[in-house]
Amino acid sequence: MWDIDRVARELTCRATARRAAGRITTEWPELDLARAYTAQDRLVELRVQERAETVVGVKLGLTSEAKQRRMGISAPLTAWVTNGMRLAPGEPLEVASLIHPRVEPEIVFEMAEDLAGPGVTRESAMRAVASVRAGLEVIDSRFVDFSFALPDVVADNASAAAYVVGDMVVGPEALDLAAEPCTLTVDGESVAKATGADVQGHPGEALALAANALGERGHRIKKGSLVLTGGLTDAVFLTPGATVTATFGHLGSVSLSGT
Ligand code: OOG
Ligand code: MG
Repeated sequence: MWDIDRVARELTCRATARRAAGRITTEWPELDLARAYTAQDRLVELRVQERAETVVGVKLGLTSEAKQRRMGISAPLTAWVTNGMRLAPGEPLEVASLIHPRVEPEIVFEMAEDLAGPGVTRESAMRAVASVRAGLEVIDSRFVDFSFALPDVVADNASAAAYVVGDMVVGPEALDLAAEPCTLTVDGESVAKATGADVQGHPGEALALAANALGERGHRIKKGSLVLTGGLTDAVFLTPGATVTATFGHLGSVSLSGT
């Protein structure tokens, strides 16, 4: 028999064993979005208790129109990031320590103020942002071939595995985030291009959506926390020896190498 706690433990086990498996929603169709978010909170609580990690921020997933169309949804999802997921700039990632890691470029906010809905707009959200940085997120679905229904990926903490944030720190008013260009390269070869507008029209829109959705569930985005606003492009697989780099127009660049 499935229940929310078993979902959280099953996904935790898969991550620890580095083994993907099938969708939970096929075995337990009662896993709806509300239960999936409760399972996500439980999964992160287990991580905090068992690995002594702390929650340091929030991530959005499926912010691009392309990903939303593929999943048949119209709003992004939210998940949690912990200090244990953070890689230092230049720190390589051992590919075999994960299941099938993929890397995507993201615009990362650091919060100057607490933020929670209802009623958060892009403008009020951006006023709560202290600084903006380039980031790379590593996603590693605990489902075979990254094949999941929405409640599966929500329960799986939106495939969160690791992230790295660039050194350059920019004030939010210093640049036009919708127009901010980004090129993703693998070993110096361009594989995708995007702008900040590919994240929900504007990364501040993604932040507002997250604050409102989290507010509805009784959570808030805390002052000092990070917000990974969502992949600007599709994610690329990380392979041993390869270096993935995101180069932005005004936010500098950030790289991650697989070993
Ligand atoms: C879900 C995670 C998506 C993003 O930025 O869109 C995500 C997945 O694609 O596995 O982190
Ligand atoms: Mg992401």
